[in-house]
Amino acid sequence: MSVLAGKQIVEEYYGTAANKSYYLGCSTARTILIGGACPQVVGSPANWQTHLQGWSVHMNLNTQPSTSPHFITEDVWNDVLAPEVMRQCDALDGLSDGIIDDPRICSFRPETLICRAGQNASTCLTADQIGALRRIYADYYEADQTYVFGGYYPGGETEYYKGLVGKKQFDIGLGYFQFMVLNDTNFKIHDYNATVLAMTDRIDPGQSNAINPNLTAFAGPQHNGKLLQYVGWADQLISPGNSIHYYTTVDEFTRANTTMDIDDYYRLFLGGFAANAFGAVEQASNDNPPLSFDPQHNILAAMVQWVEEGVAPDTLTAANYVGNNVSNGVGFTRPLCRVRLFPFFRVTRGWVCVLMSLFWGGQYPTTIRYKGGDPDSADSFECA
Ligand SMILES: [Ca+2]
Repeated sequence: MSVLAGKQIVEEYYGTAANKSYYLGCSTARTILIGGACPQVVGSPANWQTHLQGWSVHMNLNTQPSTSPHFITEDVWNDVLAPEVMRQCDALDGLSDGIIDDPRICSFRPETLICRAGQNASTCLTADQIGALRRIYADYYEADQTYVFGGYYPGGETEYYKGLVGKKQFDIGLGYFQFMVLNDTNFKIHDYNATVLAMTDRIDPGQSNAINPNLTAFAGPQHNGKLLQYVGWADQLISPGNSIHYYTTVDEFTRANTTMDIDDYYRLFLGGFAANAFGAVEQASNDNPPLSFDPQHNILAAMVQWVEEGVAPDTLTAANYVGNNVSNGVGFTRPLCRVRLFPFFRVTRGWVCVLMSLFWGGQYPTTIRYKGGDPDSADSFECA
């Protein structure tokens, strides 16, 4: 209905009908429209609802109830975990700035924080808590080895307590199973298991999953559709691993079944500092405007340029406002680098990717690196 109303307003204002339509949205408010009619810009998409909600409960269970020995307090997340993650991984991108630009190269080891004899418990972790952290930072597989969802990535520790591993249970996940799957208000998160997940996949309430890797009808020559996707590594509500997983499955399908190149119709951008649905490269979320409305700074303009001029975006420049508040001014700018899978090697996590990137001389930009200069300026970084 809003689309129809919008088109009517455009026609009345300009005196002529719109000749192009674009789709822009983020997080649970929007998802990828498989077979959608118009070019799509999606941020942190909740495109795999059944597994996203199962994962949110799984993450809750890693630390719930808050009276259990594996619960981790907000103070420990902020004052113990966050500094240790930065100590281990901040400098790997070439700059110690409190941001892990690409956590795929961070192999965080929480066991360095285990309490020694006599140590104050507020400054360290128990073995139960370390076990919880290993599950929180890992991809989630069910007992039958089914991949369910990605995990948290090191670098967003000050956000994660406010996400799925805090004191309070995550209402959306619990409500999804109570009201949309089971019609049972007595369901508790501790009732969740692989059987519930399998049933949820069979039902797919509202048929909201958008995980078909076959985008040929959308992207093929008959339709020529484009998809731009962006996600923050520090996403506290939807693992960025979900975006990488979907991109990888589309790439795999494309290679196996077509002569198309995913780069011609689907590009995925990642930012190190960003939590869920960050708004600094578009204006649909967080109410934060882009620095300007040119294609480099505004992802919708980048999409328009791709569709109407045939110029595909290679990098984007995101802005971070001080305290996430525009009135405070810009804190820093940083490039978002696009994922580019290697032609014959499909690993997207770990050092192998970096080594392959060096081998290919940067032909397939995949990670962000500090070149030198003003650390608050995007110009001081490169996608390498
Ligand atoms: Ca850094």
